[in-house]
Amino acid sequence: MAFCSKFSGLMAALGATFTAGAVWAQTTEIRGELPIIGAPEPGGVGFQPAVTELAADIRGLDTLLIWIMGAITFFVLGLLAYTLIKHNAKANPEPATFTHNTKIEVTWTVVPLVILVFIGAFSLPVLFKQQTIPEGDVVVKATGLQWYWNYEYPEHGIAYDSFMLNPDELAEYGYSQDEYLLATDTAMVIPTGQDIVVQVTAADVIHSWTIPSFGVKQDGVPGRLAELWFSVEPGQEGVYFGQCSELCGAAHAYMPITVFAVTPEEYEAWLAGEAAEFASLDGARAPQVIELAAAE
Ligand SMILES: [Cu+2]
Repeated sequence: MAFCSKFSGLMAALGATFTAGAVWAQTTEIRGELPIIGAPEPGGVGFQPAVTELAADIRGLDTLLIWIMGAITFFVLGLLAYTLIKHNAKANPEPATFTHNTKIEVTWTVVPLVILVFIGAFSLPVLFKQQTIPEGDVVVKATGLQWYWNYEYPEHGIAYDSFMLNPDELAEYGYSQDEYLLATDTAMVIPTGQDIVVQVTAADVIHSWTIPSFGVKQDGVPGRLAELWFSVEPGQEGVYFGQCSELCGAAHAYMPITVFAVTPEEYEAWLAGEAAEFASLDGARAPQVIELAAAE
């Protein structure tokens, strides 16, 4: 078993060496002038920009809930203050002795019920929209491994690993030091304005794939294929970051997620270039396949 994992690690390294140059060159090329849109900012308290309908829906739901929670909080605070002033021992030396009030009890049961139904009327449609997976114009399989991601375009025979960049590598890939722990050497590339279906799984332990700006998050469980979908609004071409969101071991914090959202034309060009590279590297891809099989 120990030999097996060492062997697979070695084969992975070999596979990476063969394909690395080609894929990385393509990735850096397509990055071009893409602005960084989906990234956390130091001291930020709000959400990252919403660039999909799903993310916008979630932000809307959040705003609605904040208003409802705010109203309830101030109402309860008001009641407390009223009671403290009106019914303290000094202002009210003769306390009432009743223990029940049917009207009030019915009210405090029915009103919260109405509030919950009201919230459900807004949140359930959002949930159904997230969980109704469309056919998908583009399907990408994201596999979490300790500790990096592998992206596969099953319809095009393309697969490559995505490793976090070390601080001294960031500049070479066009990133600033702020993007440390976020930027990766290769990225998932997807077109804007199209339905993207991501199949999320894992090869060792549970990982979780997310991009906050897209409003998606899905656990990758070994042996299972889960799906999520999103569609990036046209005009929001850019770089989007996420991080593995399921505690998955020692280097959990070092397996970030980078997505390049590009125009459909750029995507097609990238795809053609990648497919050509992979066709010419047919033999060299084999070790990666062995590595995945061994890890399972
Ligand atoms: Cu992970």
